[in-house]
Amino acid sequence: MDLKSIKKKAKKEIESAKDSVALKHIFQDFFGKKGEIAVILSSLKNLPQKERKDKGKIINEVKKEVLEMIAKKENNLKKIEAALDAKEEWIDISFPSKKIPLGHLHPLTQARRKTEEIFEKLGFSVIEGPQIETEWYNFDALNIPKDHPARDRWDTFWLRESESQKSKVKSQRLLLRTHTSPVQIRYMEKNNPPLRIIVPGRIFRYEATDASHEINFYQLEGLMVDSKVTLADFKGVMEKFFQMFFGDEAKIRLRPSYFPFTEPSVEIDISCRICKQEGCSACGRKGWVEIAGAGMVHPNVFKAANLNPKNWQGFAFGIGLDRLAMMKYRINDIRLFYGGDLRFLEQF
Ligand code: FA5
Repeated sequence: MDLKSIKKKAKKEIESAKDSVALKHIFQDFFGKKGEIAVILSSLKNLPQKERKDKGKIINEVKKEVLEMIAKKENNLKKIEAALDAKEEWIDISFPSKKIPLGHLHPLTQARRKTEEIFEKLGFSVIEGPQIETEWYNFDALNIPKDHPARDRWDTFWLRESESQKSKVKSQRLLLRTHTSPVQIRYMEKNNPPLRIIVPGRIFRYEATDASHEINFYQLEGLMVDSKVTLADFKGVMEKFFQMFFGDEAKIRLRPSYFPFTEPSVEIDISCRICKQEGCSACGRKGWVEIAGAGMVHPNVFKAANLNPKNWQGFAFGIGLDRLAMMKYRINDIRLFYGGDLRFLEQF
């Protein structure tokens, strides 16, 4: 083997030596009695003087470099071995590792996903809308003009506007949406019927909290529009949904109600699964929990979305997702969802 190859081989072996014993063997392989470098060195004596001098110089340089590599590696190995000898650096690779606790979805997210899954099976698409809304979409377009007493029903967080932002058009004032219904208009402006959508989302109301009321909660809007859709279709879809969501345990009832954007309007109550209708704080001791508002889309809503009410009929509903989750998991206080208490959250 020529000197260049010997040097290359020595470098490779020295670098991969795992401990000082292995390194000693490598030293022997090159410098021991029959070591590769030692043999070449001893063969020098048989050469003529001039050649001996030239070759000797080259071999001695290689010898020096290899010895330096060995010394350097020896130093490194000593440090590692000393650290491993010291107890705190000892790594027992067979020791079972620490388990990293896995989180899981919030019960409200679980309920929302289950709801979406069911409505998707019934042919509805899932749509989103903005949480900061204009007065037009949240109220006017939904047939609730300014000064209409129905506005009081939705206590509103208005957003403060700077002087430059103050809109000349009053209905462009900004607010935190008080329901998911504005997305009905936003969607119908851009999409022609027939349509079937649901709109899950966060909403805000400036009101006092109790076991069934929060200032920040979630709704699930639904809208179905076609040339011939009736309240009977609505009842059928609702019954199917609640049956798929709860199994057969939950009873629902429809009560006449009033919303400016539906005519006729109804409210859906669900039998309280927490107290089994005996009366508790979650149902206000009534045995029934109001879960949704609904009705047939008002002609003025179609007009606001630039659709001709003579051509289209539809139903709309707004389910309180928190209340739905409360009934599903038998939670008696809505505020638990937002407390972040792990003793509560870990139960789901
Ligand atoms: C509405 O918000 C209407 N936009 C619903 C609607 C949609 C009617 C489409 C007709 C057509 P309401 O304010 O009743 O209606 O709220 C709907 C549901 O949200 C209630 O039935 C209830 O389940 C839930 N909800 C209302 N207020 C709160 C609150 N403060 N905390 C938790 N859930 C609430």
